[in-house]
This record gives sequence, C-alpha cells and structure tokens, in this order.
Amino acid sequence: MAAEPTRADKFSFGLWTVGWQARDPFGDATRPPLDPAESVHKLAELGAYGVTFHDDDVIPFGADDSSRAEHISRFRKALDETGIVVPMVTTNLFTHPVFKDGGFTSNDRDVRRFALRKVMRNMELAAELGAQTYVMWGGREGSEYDLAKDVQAALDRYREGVDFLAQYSIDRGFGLRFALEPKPNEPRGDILLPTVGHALAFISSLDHHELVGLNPEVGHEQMAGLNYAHGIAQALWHGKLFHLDLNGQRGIKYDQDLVFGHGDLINAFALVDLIEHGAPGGGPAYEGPRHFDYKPSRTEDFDGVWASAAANMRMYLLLKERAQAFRADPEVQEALAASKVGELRESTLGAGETSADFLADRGSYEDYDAEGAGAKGFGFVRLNQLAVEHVLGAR
Ligand code: GLT
Ligand code: MN
Ligand code: MN
Repeated sequence: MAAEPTRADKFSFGLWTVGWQARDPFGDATRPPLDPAESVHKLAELGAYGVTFHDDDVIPFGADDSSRAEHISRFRKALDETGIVVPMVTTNLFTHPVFKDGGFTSNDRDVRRFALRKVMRNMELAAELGAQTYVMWGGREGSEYDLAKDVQAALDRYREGVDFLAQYSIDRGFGLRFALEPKPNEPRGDILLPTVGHALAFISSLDHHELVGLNPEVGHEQMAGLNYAHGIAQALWHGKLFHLDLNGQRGIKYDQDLVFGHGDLINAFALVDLIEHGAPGGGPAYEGPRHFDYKPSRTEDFDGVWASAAANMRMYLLLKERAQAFRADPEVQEALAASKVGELRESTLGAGETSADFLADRGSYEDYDAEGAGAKGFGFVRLNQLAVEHVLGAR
C-alpha cells in the first residue's frame, strides 16, 4: 500500500479543477460553486501542499478594487490557516466573450492590449503570494477558419506579448518564470503552439527564452496522438520542464481531464518513473510541483469531487511505489542490460575520435557483421511485460 500523501510529495491542484461546476457544451452545471477558501482547506486536509489559480478563480471578472481586495484577503486567510502555498498562477484569457478570438493574438489590437494588462495585474498578485511560475495556456489563441487568421502575424504578437511580460517581471523584480501550455484544439478549432515541439521552437525565438519554458499536460499531448512521457523527456532535455499538468485521457477525442492514471496507465507509469528516476545519474529528473489539472467528472457530487482529488495523489504515489519496485527488481535490471538501455548513454564516437580515426576503424563498417546484428533481438517485449507486471502488482 502506498503511503498517504504528505506535503513533501508536492502535490498541487488548480482551484478550477475541484471547483469545476461541470457545465459542458450540452448540459448545465451539476454542482454549485465552491468557495476557494473551502477548496484550500479541503485540499490541505487531503495532503496537498499547494494550490494554483487563474485571476478569475479568486476575483470575479470585473470586480471593483474593494471587492477585489476582499476576495484576496479571504483567500490569503485560508492559505495562512492551512500553510498551503501558491507555486503557480495563471490568467483567464478565455472565458469572457472579449477573448473569443484570443488574448495575445486576437485580431483586435484593443483586445490584445486589454489581455496584457489583465496578465500584468495578476502577475503582481502572483509575486505577492510567492509564486515562482506563471503559466500561459493560450486556449483561445487560434482559429476555426484558416483565412481568418494570419498565423505568422499571430506568432509575432504572441512573441511580443510573452517577451513584454517577461521584461515586466524583470523590471518589477517579480522573479517569475513563464511556462507555456500547449494544446492542439478545444476550445478553438486549431490552437497556436499545439504541441510541446511547436512550443519549444517558439521559445527559442524569444528575446527572453531563458525565462520561458513549458507546462505540458498529459491529455493535451495525447489529444494529438503523441507520447506524453516522450514529450516530457524532450522538455527535460532542453531544460524547459518548468511545470506540468497531470491528468488522464483516453485517446484522440475531446479533452477529458480524467484523474491521473485513469487514461493511459502504462504511459503514466513511464512518466512517474521518468520524473522520479530519470536524471542522468538516477534520481528525480524533475523537482517541481506534481500539479493535477483534472476535472471531477460531471456525474460526481462533492463526495465524488474530493474522492477524485484524493485519487490523483494516490495514483501518483502508487505508480511511484511501483516504479521503485521495478527499478529494484534484479530481473528488470538484467532485462534492461540485455535490451542495452544503458548503452544509449555512451557516446557514439570515441573521445577525441576524428573522422580519419573513424574511417580507419574497419570493425565499425567494413568488417561489421550487419547480418548477425540484424538477426539479434532486443528483448523489449520482455522488458515491457516486466513493467506491466510491476504496474499490476504481480511482482
Ligand atoms: C483550463 C485548461 C487547462 C489549463 C488551465 C490554465 S485552464 O482549464 O483546460 O489545461 O491548464 O489556464
Ligand atoms: Mn486539459
Ligand atoms: Mn492544463
């Protein structure tokens, strides 16, 4: 049995996750609104260490200054009472009708200026609350109609916005790092920066590329048919895994935001193994918050909401325990060696080996037994079976 979650596990939740009222395009809300302060208390009891939020999750859109201050002080009180921290904050640039064509990349310049101001205002609150990461999910940045969006201009405006906000953080001493969250579609027909790869390429074009990384979400990569664990590995390789959104998705369809592990369980296992044991010399490859961005299903009442919140943490801890057992199993170690998994860490060329040296090495080509090597198997299926047996608790 896996341990109960503790603060040391660094589990965090968006207020919008447990607070989702389960309104969808076909049906009304099935749950009443949840007071952010209550969510903070309940998540603290369940063993989380942090909460994250959009500006509008804490302060209703359009609130005047005095009501804004009241909402913030109520929220702060809950943080103080529980010791819950705020590692990440983000902006809602997608709900209000003004953002129907996007925030940073709306065709309407006044909307773009309004969006930047909304972010600037909330960055100040993020810094006050001690957040380190500022997420940018551009859910409305995109189009349904190819001829209605000049994508190159939109990317110029996206870059202008992100660079401007990074400079603002520097100027104000906020110390924030920014994490772009890719998603291929929904709510727009096509969203800009649709995958980890697109976002990485975009980041390399920024003036402030060092302050900007990624917040990849399990379901968003899987909606594009991509392998989340591979995406995370590449983000790590680029030094760009600033944050992550854990949840579950079953195949290429609408964004399900299921509990972590309730989608592709084997990929979730590979992910936890990578996070916990994937550093070059072993050990955790990512030390940041284990952040859940899921939606308690529309079928659930509040008991179901809290049960599903707990399920996310329990799934992570169970998979972590399974990954430890997998790594410690001598048969797995032998299978990993037989599959030459570790050999991939050896450089292909020798130290200081020149092209002339290489050409002189007849063993690498002229005398190489390609037929013999081609006939040998790698044993990957056996290794995978061992992994699945560990996931099932059969070993
Ligand atoms: C929204 C979206 C999430 C993003 C959140 C941050 S809001 O619920 O579906 O994937 O991470 O803006
Ligand atoms: Mn999602
Ligand atoms: Mn997300």
